[in-house]
Amino acid sequence: MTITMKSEQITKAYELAKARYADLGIDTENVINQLQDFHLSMHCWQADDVAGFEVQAGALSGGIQSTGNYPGKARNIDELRADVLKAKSLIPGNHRLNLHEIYGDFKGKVVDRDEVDITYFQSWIDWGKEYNTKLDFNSTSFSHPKSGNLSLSNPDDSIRNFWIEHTKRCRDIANAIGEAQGDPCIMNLWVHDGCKDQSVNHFLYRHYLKDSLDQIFAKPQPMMKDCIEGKVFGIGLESFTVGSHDFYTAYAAKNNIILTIDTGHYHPTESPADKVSAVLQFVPELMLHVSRPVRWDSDHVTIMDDPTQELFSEIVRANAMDRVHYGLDFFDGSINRIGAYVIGSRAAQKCMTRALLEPTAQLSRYELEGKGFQVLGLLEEAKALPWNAVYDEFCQRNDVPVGADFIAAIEQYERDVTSKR
Ligand code: RNT
Ligand code: ZN
Repeated sequence: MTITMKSEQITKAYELAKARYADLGIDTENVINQLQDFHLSMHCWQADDVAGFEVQAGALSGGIQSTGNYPGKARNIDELRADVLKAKSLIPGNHRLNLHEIYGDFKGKVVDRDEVDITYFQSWIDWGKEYNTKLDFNSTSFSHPKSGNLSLSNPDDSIRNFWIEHTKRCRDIANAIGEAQGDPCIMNLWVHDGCKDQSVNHFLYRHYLKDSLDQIFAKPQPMMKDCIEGKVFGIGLESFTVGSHDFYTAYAAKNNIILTIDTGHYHPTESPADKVSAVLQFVPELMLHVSRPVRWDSDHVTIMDDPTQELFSEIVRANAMDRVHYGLDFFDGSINRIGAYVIGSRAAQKCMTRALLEPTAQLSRYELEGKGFQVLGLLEEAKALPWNAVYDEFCQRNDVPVGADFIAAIEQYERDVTSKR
């Protein structure tokens, strides 16, 4: 089959889908425009299993783990940038890059976390400009001799102050990035603080965490936005988490700060999607860390599964697309890492495509009229509407591989580049 034929088939399928959706009152051209304006924040840490570029880097700690050692991971900043650009070339639309502090351009220098400043991110700013990629940011509490079990909640003043200083500096960096790119840089704050076993000083640790956050957020930073991320537990810190969901939800609501929802951070039967309409009544915006927990917070590659679909559908139904930042957060070291980026990013986009193509207005009318069977019936039918033809057309218009064609492109890059590392 020639490429032209294929492209004609895609267009034909799209035209049929367009007519089918028009019958339901849905304008697919409008949806494609919305998809074009839907920017993921791709996490830099899938490319190298959360290692980063600190000269003094130690093992990954802080209750998170990347398993597998598939060959070809990025070993330095140039390789990581090349891999990210390769992944971006296979994902339709334009997307942001989410940096962790440990991914600074340290140029062979030992720079401790309480010494970091914008100079180590200037080359990232330049790279972002060159490749039309906006940057987001994260402070890094893990993989450091002072990480221990407690960072911002540590009763030891010297350790706590070290991390407060680090996080303040990260906000300065994020603000400078935001200024340079003319668009606010979103900075996520997640710390691993917790206890492995039974412990009693919970009020004390949370008091310290609150106090640290108050100090950190005291400085106005107009070109960055703060978000805070809780979780249930980390590996080795299974019994108690200082930054629990209650803690951060309350803090975010009280202080008008963005709340981060990481889809891997909840109890197995708890629905992250259900939080959208609840917390958006009280917090200004949401940051997502779209991930996939398998039995635990395993950070498997995002796929089009029910929880992810439900999450995007809830955002669209709440008409809250502009109040959400769409970060990804998975790190699988057992498969081709560029493939992981592409699968996860495209899965998130496909979920958004389906969400935007839902006949929500009709569903809402049925529901308000008490027509329960009709709601269920239309929701069932909507699952099999030709949303994929719209996504294929979106890919085609963006000049990226349609359907499974990205597999061959990644295999080629593996042959040419990553297998030689
Ligand atoms: C950990 C959090 C956090 C990290 C990244 C690397 O459970 O999800 O967001 O994954 O900061
Ligand atoms: Zn996360």
